[in-house]
Amino acid sequence: MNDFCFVHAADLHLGSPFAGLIAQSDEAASVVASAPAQALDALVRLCQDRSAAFLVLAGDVFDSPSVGIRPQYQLYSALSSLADMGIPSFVACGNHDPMGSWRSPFNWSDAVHFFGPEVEWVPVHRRAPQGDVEPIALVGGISYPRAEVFDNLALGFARNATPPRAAAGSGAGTCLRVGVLHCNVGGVAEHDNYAPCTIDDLCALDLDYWALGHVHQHRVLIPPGEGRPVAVYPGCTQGRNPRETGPRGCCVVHVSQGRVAHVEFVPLDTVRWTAFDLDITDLAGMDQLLDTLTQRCAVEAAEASRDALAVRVRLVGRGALHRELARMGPVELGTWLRDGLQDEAQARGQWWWLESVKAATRPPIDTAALAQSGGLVAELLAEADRLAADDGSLAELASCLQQEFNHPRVRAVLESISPGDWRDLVGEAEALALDLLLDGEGGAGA
Ligand SMILES: [Mn+2]
Repeated sequence: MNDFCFVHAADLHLGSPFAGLIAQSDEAASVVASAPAQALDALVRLCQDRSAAFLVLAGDVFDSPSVGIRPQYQLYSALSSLADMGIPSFVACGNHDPMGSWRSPFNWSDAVHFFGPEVEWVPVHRRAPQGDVEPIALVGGISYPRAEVFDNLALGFARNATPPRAAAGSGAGTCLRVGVLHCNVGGVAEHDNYAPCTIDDLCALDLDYWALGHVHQHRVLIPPGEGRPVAVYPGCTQGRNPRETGPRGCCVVHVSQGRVAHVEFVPLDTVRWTAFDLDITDLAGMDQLLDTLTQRCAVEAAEASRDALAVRVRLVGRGALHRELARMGPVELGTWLRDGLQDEAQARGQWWWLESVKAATRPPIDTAALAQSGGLVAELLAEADRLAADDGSLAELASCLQQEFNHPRVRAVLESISPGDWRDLVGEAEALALDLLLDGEGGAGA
């Protein structure tokens, strides 16, 4: 009887500039730049389709506090149309869009609630079948007053204690309590450690659901059914760069008898970012390379149920194409594959954008046989194996270069190399050295 659902989203980042892509192509930049707004449209449709009781936005709705009027109007239109449908919304401000002047130019509906710098609790009412108005949820939240917040804002929920359940609910304990918080739970390293708190902090409060924001990857920190508050990051609604691959969207939270029964992730992204390795070992020509890339993108698009892909590719493997790829160089290779892929996508009524392609291929050489053959080539291969296997070699190289150059920029570059990058670099050096050593020996080892 008291069953309903609500929708939880965060990190919409409306108005992202996408500076990286603008340098490549105006068209790609405009497709990707419009994706967050399309995700917002999809969010509104989802709330309508599911007859959501309310919508929660847990911070970073905008990419910047100085965002232009267009993204602000997008939010205004979206939340106004929900208000017209009788769906209230609750918005907390995060580190990208701290409380400021960005929401002044519009006449916001009373059904759109912006949280302030102190925790406040707002009831959500719903008309019961008999016509009575009953409170079904209490939504509490807090906004960032400035971009950098290092206080534990979860403690603010404890200070502004939730109203007792019996006072707010219709009957004993059936009124759902939702806390809206943009924060870093457990010090997630890829994200700034703003409003840091712990799982224990979240569990110390008598809440049913923590609607979190800030971490862009969807994560269920505490699932339903554990007798603790459910805690969820929905992730960003639309991937915005090559690191934000895979489905991005929001959560539909299903509530039964005043408790969270099930959290359902629903993708909202219109452009899906994907990154993969493509093996050239068995490819005989550049036409096969484009065919293979096309087939892979078709599979990715079908699996994602998306018409638009932004693709980052690394070419790997040891094969005949290596020398052709090296001859072409990265610019010609990127342009050729990008245009070819775009044509293939267009023929299928889709849009696939090759964001970048990196050739990390090796020459078609039987290195095992060469290693056995003795001589300089065998020594080179043994040394490359030793360097690739030993992360200490990186430190050794770093100290040599530092002594040689003693410059902060050299140090910064060396410090930015991860063990994986180091192995790639050794592999590239090995391939280059082999190409030079074996060049002119006539089909060495192929
Ligand atoms: Mn964010």
